[in-house]
Amino acid sequence: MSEVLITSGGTAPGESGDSITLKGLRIEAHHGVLAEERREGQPFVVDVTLWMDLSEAGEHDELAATIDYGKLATEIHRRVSGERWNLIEKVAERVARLVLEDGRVSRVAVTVHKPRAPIDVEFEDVSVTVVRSSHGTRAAIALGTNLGDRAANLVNAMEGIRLVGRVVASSSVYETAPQGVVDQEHFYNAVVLVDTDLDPVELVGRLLDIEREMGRVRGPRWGPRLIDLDLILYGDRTIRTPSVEVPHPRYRQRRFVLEPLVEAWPDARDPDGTPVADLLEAVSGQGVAPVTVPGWPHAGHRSRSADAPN
Ligand code: PH2
Ligand code: MG
Ligand code: MG
Repeated sequence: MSEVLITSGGTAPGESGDSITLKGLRIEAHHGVLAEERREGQPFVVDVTLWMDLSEAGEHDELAATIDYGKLATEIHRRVSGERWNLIEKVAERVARLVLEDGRVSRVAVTVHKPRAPIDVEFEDVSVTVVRSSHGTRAAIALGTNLGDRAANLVNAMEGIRLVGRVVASSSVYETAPQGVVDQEHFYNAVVLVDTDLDPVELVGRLLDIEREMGRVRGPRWGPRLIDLDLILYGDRTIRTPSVEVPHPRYRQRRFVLEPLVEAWPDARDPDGTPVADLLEAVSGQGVAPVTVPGWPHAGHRSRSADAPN
């Protein structure tokens, strides 16, 4: 098992210390209790600070790894100018929710100023500030690939996974002997932990979308696949529906899942209380070997918040 590295700073459980601030966003709108305010409109000024892990963006210099503040500003402008609410509290709340819709954001502070509010005495500004967090549920996602460029497939899948939750840890990549149908190429397998605000059905749907967008064409069961993204654990929940089965029904027998899972999340437990480390002890005879994959976060990436209780 490779060494576990601390990579990004943290301030509180589930939250990165990194932030983006957008200040003084001016929006003409019609919020207010008075009929005249509704009719005439007036300027509102919005300040937003959002907290998210910016280390990937800092490392790779790619817009996709962060939030485009220009796009965010436009979305906030559209939302705030397109509605009529009574209170600036409501405006702030809706902006906070809009920002948290991006699963990578762990926390947001929104201030809404109303500098021309109808107040009978002289004043400079009036504003409200709301702070909202998203804690989410810790989920373990297993990645597998044995078709095409296996390394590139994992790196591409990680790009998609970053949009479904906050990545708190990832295992090394392992080359593994095929299980089930043994007459096929060796796999690359890994496990990524996310804190997600999606419910399990949405999460599985998004994982299938990523598979499809990457060009997966479904072949025979347990046969070769370009990319397979399986939800292994979702908090401590057990769910058995036609579209979602967590814990994954076969993960307890699969070293290609358990080895990276234990590396990324050493304290994980099955919902029945069994430590996954014990499950790993019980499997044997399945070849797995760590490999180096350029562009993969790096062996045993962990953000400090990875140790937050679920
Ligand atoms: N996935 C399977 C079946 N067999 N074997 C390995 N080594 N790795 C996999 O990801 C894998 C498998 C079905 O999803
Ligand atoms: Mg699978
Ligand atoms: Mg699958």
